[in-house]
Amino acid sequence: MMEDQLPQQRADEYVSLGMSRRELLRQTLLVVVGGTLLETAFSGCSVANNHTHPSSSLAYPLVFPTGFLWGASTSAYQIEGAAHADGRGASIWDTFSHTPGKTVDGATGDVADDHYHRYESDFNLLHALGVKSYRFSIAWPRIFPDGAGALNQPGLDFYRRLVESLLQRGIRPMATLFHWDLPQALQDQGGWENRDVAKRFADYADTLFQALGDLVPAWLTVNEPKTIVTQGYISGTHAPGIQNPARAYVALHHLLLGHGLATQAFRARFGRDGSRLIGPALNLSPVYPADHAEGTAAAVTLQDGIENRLYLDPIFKGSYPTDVVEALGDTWPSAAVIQDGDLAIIHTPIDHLGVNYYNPLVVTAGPQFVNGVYPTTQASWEQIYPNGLYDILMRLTRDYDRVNLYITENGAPYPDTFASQTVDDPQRIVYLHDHLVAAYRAIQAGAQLRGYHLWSLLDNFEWAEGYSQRWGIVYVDFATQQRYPKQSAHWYSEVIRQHGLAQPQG
Ligand code: GCO
Repeated sequence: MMEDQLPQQRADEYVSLGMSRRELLRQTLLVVVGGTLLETAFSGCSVANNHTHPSSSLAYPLVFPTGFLWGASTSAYQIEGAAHADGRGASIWDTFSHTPGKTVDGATGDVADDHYHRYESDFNLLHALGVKSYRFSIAWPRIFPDGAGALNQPGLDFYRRLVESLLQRGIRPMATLFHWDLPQALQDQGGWENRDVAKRFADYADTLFQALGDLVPAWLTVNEPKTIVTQGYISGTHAPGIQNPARAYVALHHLLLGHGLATQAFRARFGRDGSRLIGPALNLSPVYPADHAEGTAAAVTLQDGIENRLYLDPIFKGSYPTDVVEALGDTWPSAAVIQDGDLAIIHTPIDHLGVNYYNPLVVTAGPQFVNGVYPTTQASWEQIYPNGLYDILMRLTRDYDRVNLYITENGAPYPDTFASQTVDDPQRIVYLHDHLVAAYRAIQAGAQLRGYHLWSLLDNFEWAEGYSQRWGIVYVDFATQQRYPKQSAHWYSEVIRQHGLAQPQG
């Protein structure tokens, strides 16, 4: 269903940018016209959902392959708190969240889930649920408070204790090196717009490979570079809060360069014997046509380039997609930024790809995004279409190297209310069930999907949304820091015990 060919008719002169996620919240479409950011009205048109899948005849129980890893995902700034503990430096998210007006209710990650002090009991919970793989991120400013230079040993020691604590409970650690909390000191030097930051990232990464490589088998380099581009540098709704498309793509190139340099450092240290694995975590969205109008197919192809190929092609093929580069025109970085040899570095072979999946996109010839085709959640950029996960996994299997795939994020926020010591969250159970069915179908169809990490273990600091959206399978009372597994946690625990889905939900 995803359009892969180059468009017959180029959607020239303009290109819609990848506003796939939080931007849909604003029900507007931002279009770059000749490098100027314009805001056009949301189309609001209703379209027939004419791209449903043939209903598959699945016989329950759906038992997943031996070795399939059942996981849960978090990130440092969203849960750790302890913003000033043990020598941690400031990150761009400290700066951003402390800037008035940037987050709902002025929320910050200063305390968050206080996981920094509670990881042992959180891992007891993880263990009790039977979770086999835990994806977390390491806060760069805990390791290098100034981004580079002097190492902060207590920060490193914290992550060693954390990883040991997981291993003692039989849980496989999957460590993300960069989940958006860039040291503020590096932002002061230009952040990801500064080529040198890619090198500092590789140094930081190699410090961790050396310090934790004996314990951590699975690594992720950068998380969701697309969200950094769109939210961090175009809409400015995320740190560092910049609104400049041209600067966004410079940052993108250096993020990918940092990914490649870190992967090279990993290879230099560990080789490629399969005992330790590395790759990026990308948020990918299938793009579907809203209608059969002339020009829609071309808009779909271009938007697919902006959403997916712009991130996949340099890593898997060693090139940026020419249709996207052409469409971006002067907004695309010059040869002074994208230097000879960079793409070979970015193309360094990876071992696995982390896939974060939350939504498909539906576009018109305009191009405009059409919202409301699928049900949503409290995060109104999210569109619930589990078959989109199937489409993405099959597309990766078809068009890119047969790399091992992990779902590294998938989940939904609902207005969970605490009652009788638990939370009844039937919608989340249906959401998770339906996406696991899609994952199962993809495995049956040949996708090398090795594991599933739901987002998220705990209710947490949801970036600009602060604490207003609860994404966890475990409810957190932020006043007392008490944890209460929701019904979805009990349900997931049973899925893990059965190694699959016993029966349909919903
Ligand atoms: C992201 C991040 C997570 C979010 C989650 C829900 O994908 O934005 O990786 O940190 O919290 O996706 O929005």
